[in-house]
Amino acid sequence: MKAHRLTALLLSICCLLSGCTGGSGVSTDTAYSADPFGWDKASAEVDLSYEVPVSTPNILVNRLGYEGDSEKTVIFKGENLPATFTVKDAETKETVYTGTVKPGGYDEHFGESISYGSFTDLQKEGRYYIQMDVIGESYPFLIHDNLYYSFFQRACGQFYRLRSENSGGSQPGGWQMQEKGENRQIRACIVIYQLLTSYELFSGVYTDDTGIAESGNGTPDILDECRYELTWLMEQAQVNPDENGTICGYRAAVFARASYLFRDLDNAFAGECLKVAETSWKSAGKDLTVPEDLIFLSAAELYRLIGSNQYRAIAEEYLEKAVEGSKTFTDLEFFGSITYLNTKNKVNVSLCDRVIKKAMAEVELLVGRSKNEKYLVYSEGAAADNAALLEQMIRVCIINHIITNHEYNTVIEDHFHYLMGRNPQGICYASEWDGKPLAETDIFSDPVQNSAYIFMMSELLSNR
Ligand SMILES: [Ca+2]
Repeated sequence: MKAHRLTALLLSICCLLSGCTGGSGVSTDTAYSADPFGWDKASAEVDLSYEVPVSTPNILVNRLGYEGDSEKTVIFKGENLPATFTVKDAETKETVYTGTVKPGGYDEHFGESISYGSFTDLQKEGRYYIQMDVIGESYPFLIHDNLYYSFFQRACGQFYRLRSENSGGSQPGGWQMQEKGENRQIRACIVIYQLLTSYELFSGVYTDDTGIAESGNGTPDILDECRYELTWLMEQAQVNPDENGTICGYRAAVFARASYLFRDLDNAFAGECLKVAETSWKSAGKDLTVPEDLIFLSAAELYRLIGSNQYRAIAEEYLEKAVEGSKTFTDLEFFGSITYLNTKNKVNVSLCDRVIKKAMAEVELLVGRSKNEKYLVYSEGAAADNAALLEQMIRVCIINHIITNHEYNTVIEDHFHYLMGRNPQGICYASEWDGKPLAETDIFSDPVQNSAYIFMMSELLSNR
């Protein structure tokens, strides 16, 4: 994609979320420089003084928008609605599409009737909003062919901003995360693990030219971001190798995975990662309070990396119990299972067969439940928990990578639309587009959620 085209898109998005509906009148010649994605400059150039129009959140859309060839569904709240809805051009206010309203029934959670409308056939790039007599207008949104990629880049760029030298934060080194103490390191490990896994499965969407300090060094920039924090975690491991066993368990798993992925890129760094993984594994083994599923995950990662029977025996013994048990896989069990399935070393074929069947059945159940929900996402509680939704989507993405099911693509994309505004409150949960401070509930303010979000986007993009 040409840089100016991406920048023009960005400006449209900033304008969109800041509520300005007229022409932005700003230059589209923003150069990529200190701010790698040009986001800051672009945000500053948008006139935020426009009055934000009062929009009734009874017409719910992805507030960022849709790609031209994607399925586009709008959700309406309310009873006795008109039979049709219209899509209008945000600049000219002219009707560009008329669609039919399909009643969707009563939503028990929120106590209201829901209907749907499809405007998939509208593919022309532009800025639009949806209008319906009686209940009003939706927030404006874009139709643009590079929308998802632009947004994916935006999410990845958050980690560059988290670097201590870029964020102006007070903590020495590493990402500036809100968590402190032990939880800080554990959360960082989860983030890196999810990013590394996304890279391994969907490497085609990651490039070496996103404009960060390490762009052009031959290593995909997402791995450079991971390495930045891995280096900090390595320092912590050297200062205190035997701290909390759970930290050591996470460290063993994430450094083993990093070593595996860096082997062909930087052998010396991969070797350092291996050392940290093995030392951490030993420390974790001394602490009987470390969760068993974490020990399993670490063993699975180390077995894939090294091929030693010691790790294989521990991983297989645990996995036999987990696969035959009646409980669903925990996140760590799920990740460890996939690693075990992905190893080139010897595996128990019967065990693999049972593991993949269980993992697929669990995802199939989740997909079925999501499709039956009025907002097309399934959550255990009444109110959807974004962090939980995103972790669920990682599982769907991984299974979809293995079996490629169009229905799963749709469910993943529906979750994206939900998080971007097609939810009961019409909130865009990844909204750092308008220069305003992030809300606490924003996906971008939580690196773990953001890494899961990037995972979801990487899968969506790899199928486009
Ligand atoms: Ca790079």
